[in-house]
Amino acid sequence: MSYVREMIELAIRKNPAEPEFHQAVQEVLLSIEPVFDRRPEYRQKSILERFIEPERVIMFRVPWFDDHGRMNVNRGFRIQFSSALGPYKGGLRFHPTVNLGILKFLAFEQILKNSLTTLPIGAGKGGSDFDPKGKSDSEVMRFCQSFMTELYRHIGPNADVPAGDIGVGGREIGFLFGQYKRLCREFSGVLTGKATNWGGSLIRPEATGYGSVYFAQNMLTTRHEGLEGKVCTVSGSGNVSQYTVKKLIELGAKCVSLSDSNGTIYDPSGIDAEKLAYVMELKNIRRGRIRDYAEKYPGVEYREGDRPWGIKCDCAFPSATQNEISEEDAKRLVGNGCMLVSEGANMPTVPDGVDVFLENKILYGPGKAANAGGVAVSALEMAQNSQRLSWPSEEVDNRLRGIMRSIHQASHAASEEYGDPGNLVMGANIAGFVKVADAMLDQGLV
Ligand code: NDP
Ligand code: 2IT
Repeated sequence: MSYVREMIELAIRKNPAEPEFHQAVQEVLLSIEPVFDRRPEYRQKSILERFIEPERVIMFRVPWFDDHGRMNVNRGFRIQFSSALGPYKGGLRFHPTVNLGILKFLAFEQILKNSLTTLPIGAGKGGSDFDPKGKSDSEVMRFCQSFMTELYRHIGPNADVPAGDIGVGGREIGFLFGQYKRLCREFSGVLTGKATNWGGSLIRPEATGYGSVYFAQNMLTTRHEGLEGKVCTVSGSGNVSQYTVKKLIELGAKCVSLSDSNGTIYDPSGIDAEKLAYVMELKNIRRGRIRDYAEKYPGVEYREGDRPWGIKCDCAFPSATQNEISEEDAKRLVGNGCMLVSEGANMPTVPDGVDVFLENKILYGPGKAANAGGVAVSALEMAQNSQRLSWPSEEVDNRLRGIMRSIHQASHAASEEYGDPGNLVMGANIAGFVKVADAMLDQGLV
């Protein structure tokens, strides 16, 4: 059996009941297989055995009082997967579906993503099965304070720097930071995604969505095309989706969908700046459902329980969650003429769906490349915090554009070097992996 196959079996055997982690390991390892013929020392030095094993997993109880004085208990996690390239770095997810396997898949993807950014960051992920939906601000604050009361001992500006992900935005980062500061008597860059008036970076809220659109532009350039006039579908309606739509509008594309866990809106006339402002108020302040959009604007269809992938489009931007594009969805997208998929979400396409995109040679930007703009600007926030300075938004945005361009170039170059030009799954995985593996060789058996 090949080294890679052996390691996939090992990952499955050692981590039972973690299907998302198995999926991520399998996708990455199969696509980097050609590297091991050229670099036999990776096998000799057990690089993969170490690469698939997190450096540390922390699990803890999070007790908190709700507004009725009832006691609640959730489970908190932090996966410190790899410190080969820098301090552990990655988001926190608060969602009822959160479990160990999901956070391990996310932290594992983060290793390669963070490597691709070219910035000095290792990889981690954390979160809780806490559901912020329907909770008051005070309940969210009490939960965040309790969560940080354990987490603070494991993180630090040079050790592990968490940020947001699903269910964790500016409000939660504020509460978490406040409690960290109180426990540690230290005002430092221990979290990113902070508000800009107390240490956050300009463009961080925008970065993942903008980055995913910049990545799409880079892919389109290889076919001498641009986004102007392109019909785009976007899933989700949270942070990543909102700024994806904002940038697409700015570049003259027409966005016709958004969604949430209840359903999808289809707006054939396109989401314009005014409608987007409504969505941002609906989702970020009133914390309502996307269904309301269809009630507010005429000519909009609401599809309960549906995802946007049956809608005819040129470009698709999955930006909600993992495994939201099935093989059938991928076939429908391609069948309807979709020529580009840029993944704002992490692992939104199932493996058979990825194969559909690759076989049909559409422009396909896998999440770890296309959505790396968020963590890249987080690393720029760390740099600004270390300098005790804040950079103007043009500077951050220009750096973000440059980073997305270099991720595309590195991934494309690796796909050519390894004989499958344009296969950015292979290209991104190889480009990200080689850098981490070489750092691991340099640092000895740790
Ligand atoms: P938000 O919490 O802001 O928004 C998440 C959106 O996805 C909501 O519309 C939510 O709907 C929907 N959603 C979440 N879970 C599900 C589900 N199980 N089924 C259907 N819809 C779902 O999160 P973000 O925008 O920050 O994150 C979106 C994706 O982008 C995630 O995959 C995340 O890992 C990834 N990502 C985020 C980055 C960031 O900087 N924030 C960086 C890189 C990747 P509802 O309101 O109904 O829950
Ligand atoms: O998946 C991701 O890259 C994120 N949620 C952002 C992580 C970060 O540290 O900004």
